[in-house]
Amino acid sequence: MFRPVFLSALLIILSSNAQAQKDFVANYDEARISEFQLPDPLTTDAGEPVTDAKAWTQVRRPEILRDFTTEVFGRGPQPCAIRHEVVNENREAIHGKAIRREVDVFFGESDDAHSMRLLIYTPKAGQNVPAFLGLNFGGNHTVDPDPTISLTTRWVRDRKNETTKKHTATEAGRGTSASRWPVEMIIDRGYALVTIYYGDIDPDFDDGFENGIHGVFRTEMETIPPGQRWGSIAAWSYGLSRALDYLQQDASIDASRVAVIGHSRLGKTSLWAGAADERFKMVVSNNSGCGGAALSRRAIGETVGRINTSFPHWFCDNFTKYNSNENACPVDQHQLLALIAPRALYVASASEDKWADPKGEFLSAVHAGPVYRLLGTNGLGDKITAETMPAPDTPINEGKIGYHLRNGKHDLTEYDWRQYLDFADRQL
Ligand code: GTR
Repeated sequence: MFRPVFLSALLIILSSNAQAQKDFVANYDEARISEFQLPDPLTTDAGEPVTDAKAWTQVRRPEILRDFTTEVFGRGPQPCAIRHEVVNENREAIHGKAIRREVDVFFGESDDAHSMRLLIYTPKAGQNVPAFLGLNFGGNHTVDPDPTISLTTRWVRDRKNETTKKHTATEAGRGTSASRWPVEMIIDRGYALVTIYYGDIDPDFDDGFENGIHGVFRTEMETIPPGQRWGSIAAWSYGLSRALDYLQQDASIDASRVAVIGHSRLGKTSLWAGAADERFKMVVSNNSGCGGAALSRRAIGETVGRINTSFPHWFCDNFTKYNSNENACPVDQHQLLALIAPRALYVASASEDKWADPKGEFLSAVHAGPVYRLLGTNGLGDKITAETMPAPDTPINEGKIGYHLRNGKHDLTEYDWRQYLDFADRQL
């Protein structure tokens, strides 16, 4: 009885979403941006100016964090106890320079607890090393061609080629995203790399918050008002925090020096993880765009309305209130960056990635600056203003916030990694 009604309602929503996506025309013309005023990170909700670190930490930061939680990403589950099991180990990985392990981390202590699989590379030379932690799109086996990495058995996006079959990963996918994960370079520079297939935490499709850790924490989720229930980005961020819980127990890695990194939707995720969990010492947003580093109020390229239509499961339902109505949102994305202050933050854009609004990503980093300065650091550095967006391939990396605009398309490349490693050398 219930099911056909539910299914036809779902079909109506899906077809109207598809129509809205077809009708959407992105604006790329600066002259056509409607007038807006950015919410001031240094004025409290009561209109009081924030003039010292104490007022930031005790009053303003909690207000901004609350607004991102209830209006944008949603409230996630409370941290759960974790347990782990080592799945495999290769002590001669990367030409004998690295130890490669896979470790299952379980959300909860019960035998049947849901798990995510960490792929961990640590340099053989060196103990207690700093690490980069980031989610991957295709499964751990796509990170490196090494045939001993396990093939994910979880749901994967259909790639429309031989690397997936009916949402299952195939052997042909091995190493297919290796260009995004220059493991040897990371190891040579003395860092560990930890990566997890994001679908282990929450499969990336809209099923009404049913699968992944939505299902695991269903009882808890039902105590949260529907509009504030966590979306997939908050779920993936939650997984990153539980991975950090595990790294705190891993003797080969210094968990107080972990940079959380992500590309695109996973860059939105690294930002929210770093904003919500202050244990992350450094945060990297690679081409994160709308709902990530880019200012929503500019509405250049992808907009809040468009993202909520194409990806209804990424943010909490309250975020849809701001579809074509960005000015009503109590926060904008420069404040997401400000939540990371005074920790190290790197924002990167790509020149051909207009959809993600490179200028909006840069301006966001500029407008997070006042909070960095209040906390005694220099943000992007003293010489950088909204008018001095750097030319392509000229990184700004002297301050506590790094930024570059890479020549080229939406991607995570070796060039990007080199900048992150240089920045990390100074910051970690
Ligand atoms: C696009 C989406 C972007 C970005 C990207 C990705 O389709 O519009 O916000 O997240 O996907 O994650 O690859």
